[in-house]
Amino acid sequence: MDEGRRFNRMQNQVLQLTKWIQQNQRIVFFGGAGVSTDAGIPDFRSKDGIYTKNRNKYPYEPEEMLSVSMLLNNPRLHFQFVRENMEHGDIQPAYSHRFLAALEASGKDVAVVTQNTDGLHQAAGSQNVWVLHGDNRRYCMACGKTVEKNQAQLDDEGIPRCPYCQEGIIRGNVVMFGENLDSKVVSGAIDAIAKADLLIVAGTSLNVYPAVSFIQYYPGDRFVVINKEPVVQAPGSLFIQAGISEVFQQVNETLALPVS
Ligand code: CNA
Repeated sequence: MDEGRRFNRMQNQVLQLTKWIQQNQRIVFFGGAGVSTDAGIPDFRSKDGIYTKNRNKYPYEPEEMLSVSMLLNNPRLHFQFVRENMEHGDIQPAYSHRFLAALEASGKDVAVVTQNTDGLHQAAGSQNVWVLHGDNRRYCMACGKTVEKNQAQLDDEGIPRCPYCQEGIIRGNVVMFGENLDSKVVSGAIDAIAKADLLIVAGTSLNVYPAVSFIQYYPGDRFVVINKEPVVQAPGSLFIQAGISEVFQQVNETLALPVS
């Protein structure tokens, strides 16, 4: 398809999304790592993603490096991977996080269901956020105390240790591969999706289960997927192949919300 036709198609799709946002009250935004790439946090599976860049670079595949069994059985290697790939400086919400917060503040009943752990939706001001995979709190696996990032002490092997009990390993409050999701969060997220008038799925390759399966609870036919790369698990949706912030910026040319 040539550039002109591609542009026209996207204009029409954005127009449709804008109308649906205007016409519907209960809106669920289901997002993934692609929502935060504009904020400077790499995703996992796109070409610059953490998985893609680290294939064959460590003794184990990236998925295994981030698993709970690696944390428990080989913490040195696990934390080496985390240090080398997943520590980001000062990160601020991107336009898409701020747009969703502004949409909620405008009086729409917006629920954000996110696979992300970076806290950027809350930082942007969204009130109704279901975090499926945990958050950026860190705690001691031995004594359970919350530990700030700068308080953790690295031992000789580069493993962060608790400053309170001096012994336990500090881990993120994230759901790792091999761990279960919080059942209250799961039911809250499913309930929001089941009641939604409009479902927007964005910035996710739709690969991580059970999170992806929750989309099936959406009963309606106003289902929009925004992603830079094609995704296969979302039949029946209006698929907009583009950047999320770019799409929301275009939507907001009509809505004119005060996005701070
Ligand atoms: P993924 O599998 O890496 O997929 C991300 C998708 O987003 C890809 O298909 C990209 O094409 C697409 N994408 C990237 N940037 C944009 C953009 N600006 N606009 C539109 N689309 C874009 O990540 P998933 O979220 O599907 O996988 C779920 C994992 C990733 C969860 O367990 C998360 O915890 C985990 N994760 C979270 C973060 C974070 O908290 N920011 C970062 C990296 C990974």
